[in-house]
Formats: sequence, structure tokens, C-alpha cells
Amino acid sequence: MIVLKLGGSVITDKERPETLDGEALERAADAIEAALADGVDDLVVVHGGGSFGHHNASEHGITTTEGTHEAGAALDVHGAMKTLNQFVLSRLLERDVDAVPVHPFSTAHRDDDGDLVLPTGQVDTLLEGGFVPVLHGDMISHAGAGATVVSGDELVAELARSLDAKRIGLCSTVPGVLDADDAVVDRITAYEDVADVLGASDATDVTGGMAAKVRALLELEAEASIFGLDDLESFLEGESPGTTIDR
Ligand code: IP8
Repeated sequence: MIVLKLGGSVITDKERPETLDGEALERAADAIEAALADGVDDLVVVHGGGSFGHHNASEHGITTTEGTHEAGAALDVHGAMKTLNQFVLSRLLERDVDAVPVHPFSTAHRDDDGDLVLPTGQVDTLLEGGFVPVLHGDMISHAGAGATVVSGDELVAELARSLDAKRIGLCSTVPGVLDADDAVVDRITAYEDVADVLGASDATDVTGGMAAKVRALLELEAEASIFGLDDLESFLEGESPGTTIDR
């Protein structure tokens, strides 16, 4: 089973609110279509927000730990993410990929410790039925805090754990984690390897950018790859492009 995250910054124009990067999304959908035609099965797709969701969350002061008790605020973020999800689904459906949505707001929550609880029976059953479940960063209920943001990266980590993923891929705007000379770091086995080169993300990102991605992936048993859109097809075909994260 492969868990693939399409970074929000890849499929949207992150500098302009609620703007798709149509060409990039088409390319990602082409790569997924090609991989499925080549016999890849059991694929779960997760996408981030990019210019959808993050701006709304930021305006309402909502993060992964600071919640809201206002339905309007929660639905503002959730609605933006559902809009982007619909774009992703439609590009996949146009290519006869049997993509269906799974909205975390309706299925997941954070417990008293703030830990993500994500039931995966639905995703598993969809996979058995030959579907490609497509999840997304979203709002989720949070014990004691109303509703907070859940990032696509958190969902990837939880799906990979629960469904025992064989491969995890994060398709990013960069060809991997870059070192101080902008060269791709081949392999990361501990956060300290890259702590001094992972700065904060430039644009509004309430869920922490590359540093959070690396930290989340380091907690997983399975090997993960961070790579650019040019390498999406090769990742889906079994190669390990970009940066490999393996603790
Ligand atoms: O772009 C968070 O997903 P991410 C999306 O994967 C929201 O961090 C709701 C801000």
C-alpha cells in the first residue's frame, strides 16, 4: 500500500488565496493515472492546503493546537479544503481514476493529549473495493479545544501506521530536503541531520512546513521519500527519488 501526499504548495499557487496550480495538478493526476495503468494498486492520496485553508485558518487564529468553537470559522476552513478536494477528485476522475473523498472532519478527532485519532476502516474498505481514497488537511474536533487544524502530513503518518503502508511519498515543490548549498539531502536518519537547514516556510503555513514533515516521517517504521513533481511517476513506479527518510 502506498500513501502519497500531494503538497498543497505543489497543486496550488500558494501566494494567491484559493488559486489552483492547474498545470501542476494535471501533471500529478497524469502520473497517478500512469502508475495505476502500470499495475500500482492500493494507493491512498492525501493533499495539503497550499493557498486553500491556510489563509482561512490564519484569519481565524486556528492552528493544530489553537482551536475554535465557532461553526462558521471551522466551516470556512473545511469548505476551502473541500473545494480543493473537489478539484483534485475531478482531475483524477477525468482520467478514470476511481478517486473518492474521505473528509477527516467527519471521521477523525484529537484526544485529551491532542493526539490524532483517525479511524481507517473506511479507507481500508475503499481500497479493497478498488477505490483511491483522497483525504486532505482539514478541521477536526479536538478534546477541550473545539476544532483545530489537522495537517495532511499528520494524516499521512497516521494512515501509514494504521494501514501498514509499504511506501510513503511526499510530493513537494522542491526535489527533496535541501542542504545549505541547495543540494538534495540523500538520506535523513535523525532530525539533527538537518535541524540547521530547515527554516520556517515563507508563505502562510499554519502546520509547520518542511521541518514538521521531516519530524513526522522520522516517527514512522516505513521508509518515506520527499521529492518534486518531476519525480512523482518514478516514485509511484517503485524508485526512491529525492530525500529518503529512514530513522
Ligand atoms: O497543507 C492543512 O494541511 P497541510 C490544511 O497539509 C489546513 O498542512 C486546513 C490549513
